[in-house]
Amino acid sequence: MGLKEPQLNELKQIFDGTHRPVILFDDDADGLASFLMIYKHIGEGKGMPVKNAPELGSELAQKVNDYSPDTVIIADIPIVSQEFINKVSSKIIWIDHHPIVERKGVEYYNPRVNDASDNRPTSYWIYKVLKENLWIAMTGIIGDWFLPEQEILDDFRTKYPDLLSPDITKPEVALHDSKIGELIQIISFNLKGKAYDVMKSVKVMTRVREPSEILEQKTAGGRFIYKKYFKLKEKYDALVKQIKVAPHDKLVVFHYDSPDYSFSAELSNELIYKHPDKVILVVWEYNGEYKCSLRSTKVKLPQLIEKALQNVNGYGGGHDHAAGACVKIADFDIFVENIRKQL
Ligand SMILES: [Mn+2]
Repeated sequence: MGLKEPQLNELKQIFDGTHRPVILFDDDADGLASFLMIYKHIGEGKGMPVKNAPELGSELAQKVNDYSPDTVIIADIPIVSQEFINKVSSKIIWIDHHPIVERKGVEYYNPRVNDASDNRPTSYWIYKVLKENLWIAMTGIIGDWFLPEQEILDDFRTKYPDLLSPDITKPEVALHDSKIGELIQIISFNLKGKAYDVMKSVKVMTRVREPSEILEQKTAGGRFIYKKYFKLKEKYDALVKQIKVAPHDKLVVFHYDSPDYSFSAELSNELIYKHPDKVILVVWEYNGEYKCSLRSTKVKLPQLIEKALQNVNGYGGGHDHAAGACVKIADFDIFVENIRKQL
């Protein structure tokens, strides 16, 4: 059931009555799609992608206040500190679908409040509110491994018959074997790299009206987005070629080196799609730590990670079948051993 009709109406009124928002969003396809739909509806405001941070800290509050927004909209960000909320001068709306967080001084919209098992993506709910820019909504929804209800799918296929064939019924197939999947990868790759470059891509994305502008490079903006993707795609494909999977090993560990760009989410998603019977662990070195991206289809990852971290310097968590961990380099071998013991 998720967000109820009155809540969707409330959100519509908030979006209609907002003229100068700051929109903070997670730097993935779901976060960006949420931002784009809200921004395009309001036609004004400032978007701030939140990079590599599961938690929105207080240092951002000053930056937000400097813009003097009438409303601060937080989209698809799992954790916001109470300190941040206290320091922001304007009204805060927080729309998310991660595990529920209790905070004061914020209007919180999370489908899990009404139904613990409903974690449909943020962009899905924003589409339900605004019913505009369906193609953008679909990049966010499928990017988070969901497919919406038939009515929305039918709408999408009627408008964009080339992007998603009717025989695709699973989100992971849509993500890895369709034109909409390619578009999601293009968008995700544009969210990688230096903050300045990411902001440039985000700005260009606010002016793209149709997916063909990007997929067929029909406009200057579309070409810009595609070009950045193409450059990174070469690096990504070279990494994919290095992956070795041992047939009898239940765990696939892939340790890759890419100082400027993290491809962990894409690599681990692709690996679990190709090897659904295994547990995937993709590792990237960042700031003197190993950042781990885990995927599985059966094993519940939060429990697996918690146990594996018991005598290890690190932290982690996430969804049942898509999660992450951060481990000190010196403890990494123990961490892997602890995972193996449980499989
Ligand atoms: Mn999300």
